Amino acid sequence: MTHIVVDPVTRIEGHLRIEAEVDGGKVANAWSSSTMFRGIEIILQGRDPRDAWAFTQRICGVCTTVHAIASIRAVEDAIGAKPPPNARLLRNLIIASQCIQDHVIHFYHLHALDWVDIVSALEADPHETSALAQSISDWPKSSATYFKGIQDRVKSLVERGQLGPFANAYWGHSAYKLPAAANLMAVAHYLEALEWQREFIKIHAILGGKNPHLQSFLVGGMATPVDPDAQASLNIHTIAHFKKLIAGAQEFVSQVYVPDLLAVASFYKDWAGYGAGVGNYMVYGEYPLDDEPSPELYIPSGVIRNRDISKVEEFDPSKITEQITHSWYDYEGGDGQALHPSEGETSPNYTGPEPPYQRLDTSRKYSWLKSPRYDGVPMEVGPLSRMLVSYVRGHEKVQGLVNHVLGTLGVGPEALFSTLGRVAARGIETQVLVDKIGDFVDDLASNMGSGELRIHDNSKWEPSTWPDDCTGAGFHEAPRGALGHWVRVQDGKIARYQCVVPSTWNAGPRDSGGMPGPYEAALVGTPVADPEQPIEILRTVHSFDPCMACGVHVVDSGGREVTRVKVR
Ligand code: NFE
Ligand code: MG
Repeated sequence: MTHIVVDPVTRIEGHLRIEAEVDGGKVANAWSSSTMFRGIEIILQGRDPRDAWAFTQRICGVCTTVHAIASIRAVEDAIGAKPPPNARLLRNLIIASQCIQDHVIHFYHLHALDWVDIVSALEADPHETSALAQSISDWPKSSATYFKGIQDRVKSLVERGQLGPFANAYWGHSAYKLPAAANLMAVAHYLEALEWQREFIKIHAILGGKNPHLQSFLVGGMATPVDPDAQASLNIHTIAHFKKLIAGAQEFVSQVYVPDLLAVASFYKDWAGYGAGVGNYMVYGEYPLDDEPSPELYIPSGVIRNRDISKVEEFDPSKITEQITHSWYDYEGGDGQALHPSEGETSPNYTGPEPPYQRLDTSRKYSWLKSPRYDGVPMEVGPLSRMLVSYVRGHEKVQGLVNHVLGTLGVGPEALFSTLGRVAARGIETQVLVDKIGDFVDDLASNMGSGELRIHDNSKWEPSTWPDDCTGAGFHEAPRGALGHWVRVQDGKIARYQCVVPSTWNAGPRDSGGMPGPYEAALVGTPVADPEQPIEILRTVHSFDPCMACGVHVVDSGGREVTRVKVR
């Protein structure tokens, strides 16, 4: 039995430590620990709820806007504010554009190097790469000269020792399976994706005044004026600019991202057999298509249990609780409780070893993440959950794309319950969203045309219009999954605030019954060829797209030693 510690896990946001026991070349047991505390929920107490979105948005620099959305929805739910249709459309545009950019960045910049060997790319024949690229896509940047140029650029970085993000990895590892030509193609697209995402996210800069951390949210609507005839507003020129950026995104996703995903996946089909995890999938739903109290959602909500895709349960927010048996917190009524987030508590109490430590005592508390549970059981959240629930609910677009991907790879739906399935679902979702986001722009343009220019419901702005004591919940599908904020407002101030975040669902520790969280469960059975270079562990963990900044929403002020991979 070899005990592996990966700390910090890199190419993620925040501080994640994985400890794993490897036996007979496979992970036998794993523990996920977040080693960072922040404290946003505590900071919010006593503040004006109309300001909460600006604080919570700072939880994360990756999912840059999602905590603002969840927060304004929670506060609007509490005080009864009803944003007008344009606010819904502007928010849908913000949410979808952030998700598209985030997924592309994850695939190329956070995850690809687990599958793509840069060193091998240096040995590729650019003519072979060109032939490969042209066989899978119409993307114009595909000549041998182009790929030779990329190869020369990367070679010169290597020769000058300026490897940057490519400096530390397990290059040459036996688990890398792509031919050299495919590795070079992926490296070229890694660089192209960097440029592309910078351009595409201008949608955010336009809608939010800046990116990241948009400044245009407002409880009751948006602070982004909409007027076809005014220069300082979102106007017909903005609509035209958005349409151009969206057309570019459709090209990039359908001609680069999705073909790359299929090409890479075809060499790693064995990863459809690893990394399944807990087998329960939960979705809150997103993209309201109307302004009813329970609007139709483009990506529907639902719960799937035990990998049974013959049915979907309705999502019931009262079934959510958080446990702290293995988390560095106290609950006033005892640590064995499972508290609904509306009654949630954030009382940090670190009882772990003094850093730097060799090993966590996982029989006790071992993470800054709580253990969220739905109806008492762990749930995976994120693109895979969303695509499964949409698939089973008969979402035509999702069904078409899922069937296309499964058919191209020659695998059945059971392949989705895996590390590879998670990666594929993210690409499928990106295609679904780039094909949908234009509708939000069209609807906005049509409102402008008909003179529907409202962006804000003023009637609930003054605290005197609020109940003395009220509670609300805000639900959102962030790129990494289901996100909820719960707020209680008393006498115009925040009395309680709780965020239960996608990476907390996925990366949380064991619960009171010893049941592992989704990362912990997914790692069991993952092969590890060389415990000193546990690239396979990274593959499965990265497939969830971890974000510990979100997961703990709380910063370690101590000067802890930052260690790399330790093997013992
Ligand atoms: Ni910081 Fe986040 C997303 C949220 S993650 S990245 O997506 O909420 O858990
Ligand atoms: Mg929380």
